[in-house]
Amino acid sequence: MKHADLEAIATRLDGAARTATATPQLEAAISLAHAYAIQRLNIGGRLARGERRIGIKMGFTSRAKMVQMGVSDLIWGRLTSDMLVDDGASIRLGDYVHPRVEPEVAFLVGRRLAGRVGAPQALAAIEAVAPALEIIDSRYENFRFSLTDVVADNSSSSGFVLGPWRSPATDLDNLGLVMAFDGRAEAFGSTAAILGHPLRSLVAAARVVAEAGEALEPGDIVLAGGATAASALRAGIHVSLEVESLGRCGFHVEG
Ligand code: OOG
Ligand code: MG
Repeated sequence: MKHADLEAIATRLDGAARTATATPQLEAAISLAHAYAIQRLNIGGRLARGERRIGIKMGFTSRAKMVQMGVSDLIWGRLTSDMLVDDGASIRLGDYVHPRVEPEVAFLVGRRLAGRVGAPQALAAIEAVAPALEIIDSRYENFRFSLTDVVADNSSSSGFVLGPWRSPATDLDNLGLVMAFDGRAEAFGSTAAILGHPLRSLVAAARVVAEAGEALEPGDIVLAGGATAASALRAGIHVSLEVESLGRCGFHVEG
């Protein structure tokens, strides 16, 4: 594929996100390397407009997510400053194409981490952990895509909310979690759904960024991936997440 073709797809996906209008799936099958190249160009456009790269998100780290989307390989995307939604704030449904929300766990990186690392090394690099809600929004029509389509679309990254940061000593093994809409349970599960333990997602994150010639830097946020299937957002609801031992976070959805 020519650079201009990659650039054209990146611009189309960025435009779809900016105007909150769905775009058809990519016409031709592309390689995974090209999909990540498009993602990087797509993010490059956002950085050129003044956004900052603030971390990464991991995707398809739970069976529930893989089954829901029919995709079975781990993916990742880049998070920028404009994606961060304050805990308790409101988002506007009209700013998105067809947003969904999923319960996650976030890591705050304290020490540079990249390449093949073990769980103890990953744990030692964490400064804090927090409950998180990821707002995903595919720019593709009907929220349908192939693995390479979604990677090119920055792995559906769109927004995220973080709860209070907790000590990295908090044991993340098998913590119960409940995501609620207007106080009623919408999805529940366990942090163990994330690759058996969320720390494994951080280990994988260190590996995949290194493959792209990047690293997890101090101050970076890493979203470990949805622990349950994602739920569609509706106007007027309040979304909350409570993770055992970690705490809660939430946001409102306006029409
Ligand atoms: C792709 C993003 C996957 C996760 O946590 O698994 C993801 C999608 O489902 O649209 O964010
Ligand atoms: Mg996610």
